[in-house]
Amino acid sequence: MAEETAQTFYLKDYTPFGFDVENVALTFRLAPSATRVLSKIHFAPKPDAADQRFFLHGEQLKLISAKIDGVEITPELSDAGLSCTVPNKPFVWEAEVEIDPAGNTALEGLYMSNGMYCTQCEAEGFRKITYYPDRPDVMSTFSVRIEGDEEVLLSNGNPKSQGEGWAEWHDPWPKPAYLFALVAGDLVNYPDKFTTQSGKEVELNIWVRPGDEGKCFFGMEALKQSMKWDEDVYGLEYDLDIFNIVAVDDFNMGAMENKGLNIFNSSCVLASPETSTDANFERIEAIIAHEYFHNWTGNRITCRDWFQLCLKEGLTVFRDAQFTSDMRSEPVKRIEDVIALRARQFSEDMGPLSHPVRPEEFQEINNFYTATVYEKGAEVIGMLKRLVGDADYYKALKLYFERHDGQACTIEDWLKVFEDTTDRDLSQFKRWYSQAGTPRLTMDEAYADGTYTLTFSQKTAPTPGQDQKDPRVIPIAVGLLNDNGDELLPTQVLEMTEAKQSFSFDGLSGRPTASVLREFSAPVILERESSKAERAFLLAHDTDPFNRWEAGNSLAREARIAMVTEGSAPDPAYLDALQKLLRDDSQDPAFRALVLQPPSQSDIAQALFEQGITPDPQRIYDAAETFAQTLAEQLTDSLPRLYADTTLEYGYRPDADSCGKRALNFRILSLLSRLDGGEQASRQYYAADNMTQQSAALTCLLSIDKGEKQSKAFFTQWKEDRLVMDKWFALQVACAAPDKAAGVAKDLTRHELFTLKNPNRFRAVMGALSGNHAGFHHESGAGYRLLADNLIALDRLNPQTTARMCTAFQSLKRYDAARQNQIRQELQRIAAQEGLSRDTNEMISRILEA
Ligand code: B3K
Ligand code: ZN
Repeated sequence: MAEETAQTFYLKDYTPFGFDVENVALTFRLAPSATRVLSKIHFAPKPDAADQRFFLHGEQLKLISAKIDGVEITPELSDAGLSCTVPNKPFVWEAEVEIDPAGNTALEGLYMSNGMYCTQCEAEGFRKITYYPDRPDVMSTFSVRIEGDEEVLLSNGNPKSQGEGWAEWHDPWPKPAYLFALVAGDLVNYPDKFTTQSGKEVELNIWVRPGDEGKCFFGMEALKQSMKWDEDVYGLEYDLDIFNIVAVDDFNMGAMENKGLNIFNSSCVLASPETSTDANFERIEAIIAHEYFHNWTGNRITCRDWFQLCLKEGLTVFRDAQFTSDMRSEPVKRIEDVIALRARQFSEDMGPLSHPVRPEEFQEINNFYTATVYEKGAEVIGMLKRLVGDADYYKALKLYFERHDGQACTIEDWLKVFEDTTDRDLSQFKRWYSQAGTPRLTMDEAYADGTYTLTFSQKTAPTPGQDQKDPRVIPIAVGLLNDNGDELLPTQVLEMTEAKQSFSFDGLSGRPTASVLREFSAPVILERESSKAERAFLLAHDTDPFNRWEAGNSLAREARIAMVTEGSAPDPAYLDALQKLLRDDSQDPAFRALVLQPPSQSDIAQALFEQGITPDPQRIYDAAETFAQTLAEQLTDSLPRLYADTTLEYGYRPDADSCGKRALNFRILSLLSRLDGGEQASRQYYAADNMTQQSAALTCLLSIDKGEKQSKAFFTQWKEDRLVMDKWFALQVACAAPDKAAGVAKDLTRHELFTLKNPNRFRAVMGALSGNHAGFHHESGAGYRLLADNLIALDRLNPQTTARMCTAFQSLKRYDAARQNQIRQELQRIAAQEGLSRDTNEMISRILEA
């Protein structure tokens, strides 16, 4: 069992560090198991400091020597760091420590991946490299010297000089330690250049393992587009002579925005048509943009403390979503984001892990890189933009960059620039940052004598530690349509501030149909009594594409729920609407594909739970199968032609249009496979010249339990490619029938290519298992057991990835008593492990205690 008394940190306890760090010089003498890190740091006591203790964070470091102003000292050491007495005037701190990158399986601090050295310091990894005030409000310039035999030696900032076996870097921009990075390895680069708007030439590189150079083109294009976009839209320019990206195979997350030296999970940067799917291409483009955008929103302006994480993450997610909308399709991006928000953030908000966008306490900050901080954090900015309007939004942002460049800021600073720009009082709006939980918005309509009135009520259920909820400011975008589908009233943003509030529209010639919460203008659950006919009307006629999709989505959910609860047949009216849409060539293929995408089984489970019905995962699965089978049968005559019509005649291109067409083609193929026993899918599998179509065909085949031969062929073809192999591992588990999923996953964990040491591989199998709703929640409990076994094993190596994966258990309260008991038992079994990490311990306790 982990220590009972894990320390909790509170937002209210913030105190600044008592010393300024004037500059930092680091020397690394690289050796796999015994790297020496020498630091020389100029500290100056702050005259007005409330806290004058000199404490430096440091974990898992072997201290070789420490000096103050050249005089050797013996500091007091603990597991968390070091303290000592220091002069009451500026002084020079020097230390030499030894660390073990090769033995670092947690992938935090300095570690090794395939023989190359790399770092991950956010949030608190720098303290595993040397003794330092490892907190984001301590900012300094860094000079770095790397000594090693590797061909490429990289750090932040600009290169200063280099020779045989060494290189020196200097970063002129003050930064917190979490943005420090070092890479050393026998890498090759894919080079390019970018000229900024003020005419400065920047050298760009993507560094990869030899052999991967051919997978850098797309990422490099995305980088240049991001640099240009940030200049055009936000007026923000890059600020160093060089921008390096490095691809690393073993990485706990997607990527990291270290100043001038972004480090990427190779899955989030390497792309080729043969090995990457359309979804991979889109994700790579977005993540490259996200990390690049952090250069201003995160690096030049950073967070005062980790409670303010959403300051940089929410804003940067918002910015990368704007970028993707501009590069691709705005409505498609919005629909995709809302699907993800509901699946990840709404479910987080409804469970034991619910927390405010700005949390007020934590034990392990790595556990708060959540959908709430990131995605809801971005939604909050979207609402702010809607409320103040585009012009004032960009004015406020300009002020933010002018006022706070070089600072470590808070949400208060952020809101203040909006208040100062617009003269608005944002104190009520701030509740979006402090109150957890998703508001439920109920809506009533009334019409009389040309006046239409909408009445909304908002309510947020209690969340852990927050029983009382106050009304929030909710921007509700509304448009009114007449019976022909013409707009009577173009989109208007209603500003709701009360618990219950009415809005009236006069002078109408008849009762309108309201299109409410257009573009999903606020992250709320809208509860609206509305007939099927009205939703079918909106699906066909709404001028807001998001709400067109939403109407279809709500019909789909309702049809599915009726099948589960009443054993009804699939709703004929809805089937009919789908068929019409499928054939309607005037509609964007990507949009049609999204409407055809069935609601996830987990979403249906959540919807049932909200109606007070205990969801049965098997029944939900059966309903999904029946629905798809019925739709396929009704379309029997047209499916082959639809398939042919949506098959592209040109070679692979990852642009939005082609992706949309392939997405629709995949939906059709999956229906067709139910009728032809996978014949067409098999043909597509062997004919495919790109991964999107090859894996789509394999998915269709595995889903009807017919893909064994192709799966073997896939393995033979791709066994040398790690990233493609991750797909092979994941697909088999994701497509397995409920009673087989855990067994398939278990067998795969015994496969020679399975390893706990690579987070991508672990996530491929365990992520696919927890994502296979009926398989994971199979009544045997085998899914729960297998995940728990693997979490226990992984926690000893990599606490961060283990803790993150514990979220698979967060929805336990939805299910019946037997399943809840099984989950609790597994959680208790994990909690009882000797030496359990602080990360995992915190997650399990929060889930169990709620
Ligand atoms: N800032 C990093 C995430 C760091 C996660 C630390 N556990 C990547 C990003 O959000 O861009
Ligand atoms: Zn980020």
